[in-house]
Amino acid sequence: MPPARQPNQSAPTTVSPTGVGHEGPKDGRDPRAQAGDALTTPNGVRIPDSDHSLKAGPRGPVLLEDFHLREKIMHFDHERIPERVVHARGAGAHGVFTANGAAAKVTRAAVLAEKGLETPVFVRFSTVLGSRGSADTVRDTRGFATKFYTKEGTWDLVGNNMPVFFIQDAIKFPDIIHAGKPHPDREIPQAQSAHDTFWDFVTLHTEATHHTIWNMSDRGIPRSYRTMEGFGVHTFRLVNADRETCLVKFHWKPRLGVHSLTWEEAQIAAGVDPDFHRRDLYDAIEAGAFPEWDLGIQVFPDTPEETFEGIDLLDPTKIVPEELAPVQVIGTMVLTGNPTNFFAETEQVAFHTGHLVPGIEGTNDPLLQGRNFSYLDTQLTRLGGPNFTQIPINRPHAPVNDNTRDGFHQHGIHTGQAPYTPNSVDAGSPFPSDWSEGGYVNVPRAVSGEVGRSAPASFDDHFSQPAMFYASLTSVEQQHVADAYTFELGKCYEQSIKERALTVLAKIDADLCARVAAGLGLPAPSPEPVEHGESPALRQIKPEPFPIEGRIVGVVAGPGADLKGIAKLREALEAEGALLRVIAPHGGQLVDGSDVEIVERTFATGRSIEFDAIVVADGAPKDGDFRALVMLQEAFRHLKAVGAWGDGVEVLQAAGVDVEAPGVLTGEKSDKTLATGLIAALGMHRAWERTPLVSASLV
Ligand code: HDD
Repeated sequence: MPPARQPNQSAPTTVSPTGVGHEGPKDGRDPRAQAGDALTTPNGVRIPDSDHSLKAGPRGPVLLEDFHLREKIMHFDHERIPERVVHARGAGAHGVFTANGAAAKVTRAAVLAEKGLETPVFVRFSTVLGSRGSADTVRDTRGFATKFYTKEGTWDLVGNNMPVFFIQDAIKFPDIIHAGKPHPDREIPQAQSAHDTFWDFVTLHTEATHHTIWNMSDRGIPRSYRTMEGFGVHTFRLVNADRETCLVKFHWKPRLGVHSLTWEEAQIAAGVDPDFHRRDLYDAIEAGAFPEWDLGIQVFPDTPEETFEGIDLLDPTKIVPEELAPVQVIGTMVLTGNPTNFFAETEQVAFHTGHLVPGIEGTNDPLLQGRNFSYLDTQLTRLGGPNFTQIPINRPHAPVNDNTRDGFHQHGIHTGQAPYTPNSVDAGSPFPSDWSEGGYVNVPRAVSGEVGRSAPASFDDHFSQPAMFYASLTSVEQQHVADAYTFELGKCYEQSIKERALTVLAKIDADLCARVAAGLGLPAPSPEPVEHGESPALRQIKPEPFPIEGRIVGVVAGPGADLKGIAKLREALEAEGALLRVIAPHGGQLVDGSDVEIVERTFATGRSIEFDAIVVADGAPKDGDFRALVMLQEAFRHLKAVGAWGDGVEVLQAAGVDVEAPGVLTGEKSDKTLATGLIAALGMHRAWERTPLVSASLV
């Protein structure tokens, strides 16, 4: 057993062979929490029986002296803590961030500046609106919060998968969240923005228009946490070793590319597999398909105006197009370890925008400044007191020697007499550090201005960037945006809210407005176009293929199927990091001589949404089982690669799949051509050219 840790001692900074950046083996027997094999009470008393209360005779009554019963029930009664007021539903993973050294010019923060330095991280992805038990695939913004356990203290980058926010000032946060959450009388709808109060808010507060159009785009329904970009949203100030400053925006770029679900898939998944994203992240890491992101920065000169090319860098509803300020990669993060215990880690992790390290500062963005209050404050209710940095997942990996004392759940047994600085009683310890000793010394900045509740005039431009966003998308992505507005507004009851939403769309794009108006059965208001640029970098459908690690191909098979062909296809896919799962009418095994395939999904348990492509094996059953046919129809409609070899083509045809359509791969045998075609199709995510063949409103 490792030696017991001393109070106030930092957690080890070592990363285990699995990359799990925390102490404790993964078998749930973390010595800090549990030890030995014997079942005990919380006080360590061994007990013979935890299934029967202590009774006077087998028929009772139960005796009050049963301390084990009382302890067991008391603890159970208090197992739940309040869920996060937003971002309640999430999934986390451990990993490592490695700096490439490129940021050394702009920041002294070792985590970013020191070439090759590996810093353990814990990342939590989340939805915003839903409760802890809500579905993963709802249309929503996704949280992307990263805790860097740096040797200079903990740095949290608490971002989202969208680069802008609904509001410009934190004082409006309770309002937008009240509007997005379920209606207070009925507590419905759960985890949805498709209701009156949300649309009431975002059409009355038109600063929300930019974030809203990102929500209505495919970014609102990611395929996987692994295929999301992440953004720090705000502008931050970096400080280098010479105390020179620059302004930056942080970007996470997924190595797998940015990919989304189709709306129908998202809806099916919400029922068929509400844990879709959580499962995907966990399974990918277990399978060794470690998700990876490059961290990049857009760098701007730190001028008194705090603008770049006319864009106000303090306005969190604005982006700076990558064409104007390229994203420069400064390091890479790879997620290599699943949590050992969901509650202890994913639930108890506490992020805070004010967790900064020397070399990284905030700016005067009023949204960020309000967040700096909220994240600290919320933990008092959620985690029950001010000592939440002592919870294992939140413990800094840098030495801690503070003068905070006492409070609920205090784990430190502090020594000394003088928890204040300076002191002479404890020989002056702990000592303050100045800049040269690695202290967090804020860069001097002049502050002036009249006190008042106001915002800069530049914050009034609410439409040029949403218009730019829409204009930059491919036509397929634009169609999805129009469909999403039509769906969401179609779920509203208040006519006036729908009409107001159309007046907003009239400022973004006349065609978008007309399409949505037609879908709602309302007249389109006259266009009021605003001037806007274009930023092709905003498109997520790109011409080049992406790696296919962790993608899943389902193979429809059954007794008599070509098992050798399945094995061959699996080999080719696994060489690319993708997985193959056999789907058959019943569970168990498929056996043909010495060839054996384990059935991982049956026609009853499988559904198209969990596969990125579906292929029918030669010899698969031809009995027209509707579940197999529906699976193929859905995959085809969702523009996924579908295929067959040998007489499996008959099953495709029975499902009504046009075998000549783009992204449909057929062949005599399961050979190299079929495998190569499938790998290429998976790399493109979907066969976008098939769009006209399927109903536009379903993709
Ligand atoms: Fe927030 C959680 C991201 C604005 C108040 N927020 C939270 C999480 C993420 C974000 C990813 C989940 C953290 C986790 O996994 O534990 N929030 C953002 C982004 C914002 C933003 C990118 C704008 C750019 N948030 C924002 C404002 C406020 C909050 C303006 C309040 C004034 N956010 C919170 C919170 C939460 C939170 C209430 C809930 C749980 C928690 O903090 O720890 O304090």
